[in-house]
Amino acid sequence: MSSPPYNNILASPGTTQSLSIRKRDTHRQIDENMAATLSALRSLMSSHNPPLDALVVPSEDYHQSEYVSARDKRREFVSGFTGSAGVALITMNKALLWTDGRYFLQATQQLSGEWKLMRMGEDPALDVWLVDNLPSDAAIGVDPWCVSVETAQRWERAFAKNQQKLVQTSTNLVDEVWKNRPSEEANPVVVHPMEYSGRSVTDKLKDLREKLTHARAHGIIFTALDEVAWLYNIRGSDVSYCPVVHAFAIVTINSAFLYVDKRKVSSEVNSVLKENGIEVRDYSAVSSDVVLLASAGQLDLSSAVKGNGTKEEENKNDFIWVDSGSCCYALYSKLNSDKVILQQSPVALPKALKNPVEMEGLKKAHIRDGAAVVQYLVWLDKQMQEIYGAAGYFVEGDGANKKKKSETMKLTEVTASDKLESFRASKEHFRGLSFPTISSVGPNAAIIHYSPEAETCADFDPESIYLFDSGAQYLDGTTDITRTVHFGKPSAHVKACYTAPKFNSMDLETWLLSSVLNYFQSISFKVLKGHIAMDNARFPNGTNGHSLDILARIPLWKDGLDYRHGTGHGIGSYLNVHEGPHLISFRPRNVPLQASMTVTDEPGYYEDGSFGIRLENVLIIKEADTKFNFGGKGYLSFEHITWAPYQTKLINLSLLAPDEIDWLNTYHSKCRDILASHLDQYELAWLKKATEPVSA
Ligand SMILES: [Mn+2]
Repeated sequence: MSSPPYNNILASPGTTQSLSIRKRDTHRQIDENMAATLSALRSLMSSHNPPLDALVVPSEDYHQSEYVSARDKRREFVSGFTGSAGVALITMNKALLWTDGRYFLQATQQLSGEWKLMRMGEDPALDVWLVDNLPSDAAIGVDPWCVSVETAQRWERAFAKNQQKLVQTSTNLVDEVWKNRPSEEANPVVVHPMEYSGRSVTDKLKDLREKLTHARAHGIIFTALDEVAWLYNIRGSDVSYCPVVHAFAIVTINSAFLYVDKRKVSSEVNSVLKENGIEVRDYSAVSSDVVLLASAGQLDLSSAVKGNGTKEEENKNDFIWVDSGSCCYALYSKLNSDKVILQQSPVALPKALKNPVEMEGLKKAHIRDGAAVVQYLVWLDKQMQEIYGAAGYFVEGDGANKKKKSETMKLTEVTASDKLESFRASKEHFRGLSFPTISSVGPNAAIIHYSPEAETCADFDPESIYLFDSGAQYLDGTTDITRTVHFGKPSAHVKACYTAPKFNSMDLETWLLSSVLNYFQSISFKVLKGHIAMDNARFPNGTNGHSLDILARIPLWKDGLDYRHGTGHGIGSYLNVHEGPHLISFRPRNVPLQASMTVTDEPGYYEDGSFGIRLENVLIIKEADTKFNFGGKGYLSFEHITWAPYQTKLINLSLLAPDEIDWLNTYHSKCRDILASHLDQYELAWLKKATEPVSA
């Protein structure tokens, strides 16, 4: 799934509740409900102490999560916009929603008349807008639990320019007006065993405490759910698509705490935690414990869980480590800011560097996942021919024995993605999807994070492109793959989707004379070319993803084309599908890529209202065996661990360079060998055909 175009949020796809709701209701109903919600909020803003001129409603929960549980979808509740990223702003007479390029189209469709879409990167940013549009002395409220230290401080600095103030609201105002807010989840905490985690909690804590001591820190607050899960080797199911538990953690030189709804912790799990020196405390106790932590030495384990650190050590070091990108402003505000180290979390990097057990697990999970994807393609190919009389996956052109579209049977974006899920669900260690499947036909493929709904989604169409971006959570690894396919020959109606302005440097007539398939081929060849260029990259240690991003864009840039998302993100080990701290993006992030990190390779190209193309593999970074070693830095390269064919019919092979053809043939031949034992005879025969060597 595509990573975001900007730095802070490793954002992601739309959520499950959505377009359908808006379309089933009348616009009037929507506008009335929306008006009532906004009016209730404005009245709370007026009666707040101090009264608020504006209220910011971020997308994030108390843990700054990218994916949040149903009861934490406050921004979605107030705005009606279901995308995963964005921030809402309500003033006394305006309602504005900022989101990024992946969601412009979706937000336009979902926002009611009360709301105005603000395009990140094009319109003024939220803080700039507030400074320019609200008077001096304006009070701008936000729930300090739902905003990171970094963001809150950035806003404070911006607001100060106009003597405006960021006000921490005493309660969450949205929660107060949200009748029928979903109730708290109570899913069990499970231990993630060594056989999959590859590293003990004791070892991870020892490492962490060395870093704390080195930084002269007495303790650290963890608020990011995947960091808590990774550090304590626990998993849960509190948030869809992410196997995490709603919890905070505090680790000091000689103690470790897990703040969680105690009902979620069985006595067996509690004993395992205790053995590791972790004391379980109530979720809400984190507030008062942070206050104790701030007065060095006062936060201590109960006698039942004593560790073996020494008081002496603790007293020398009186700083508290906080990751400003993930820690909420509420907890930070309880600390003495002179005694805080604001720095990237010390577990972000160790979590990103996969150990040998995790690496092995990821590779195995991707093989099972690849087999599921091939089974899906085989099934889809058959369905498209049987139901729609399509030419099929292999044949370029109209169906030879074209029959009428079946009156009784049809295939939709949702029924198809359900089938894909069922193939995955049949695989060993399957635990669920890693994000909502993006299953998109024709113009929907241009909505980068499109999430189809059963009632409103599109039917398949043999004349349209089909893009699917999907992944799963397996006990031994998380997957994320995108392929784009076509089962027929694009026809005149697709042609009509294109208009002259898009081809400012192309001779329109020449283009119209050529077939649309040729056009698809010429675009997807560029996407594939960029995808291969990234896969083949070799680079010295110390290189960050920003420097490599251009490799995937060069073929598109050459013709004045581009895509509005990052090229790659890290991927968790049975954790979040988007994982930092590194990123391959056109926006700078100075985190060098290192051996044993994972990263995706996913360039694309999208034409609003017409189609979208994206290809995505997961890569592992490894040491490269280069001929020379300039500067003695050591060189790195990528190893792809995703296995599923590329549809060669969609690629203009004559435009690929000989080494790119070789790459494709080598990849396909490995694909066949690796997946063979996971497929039945029919599926394997199909895969053999799909992976036959090609030439220019
Ligand atoms: Mn991805």
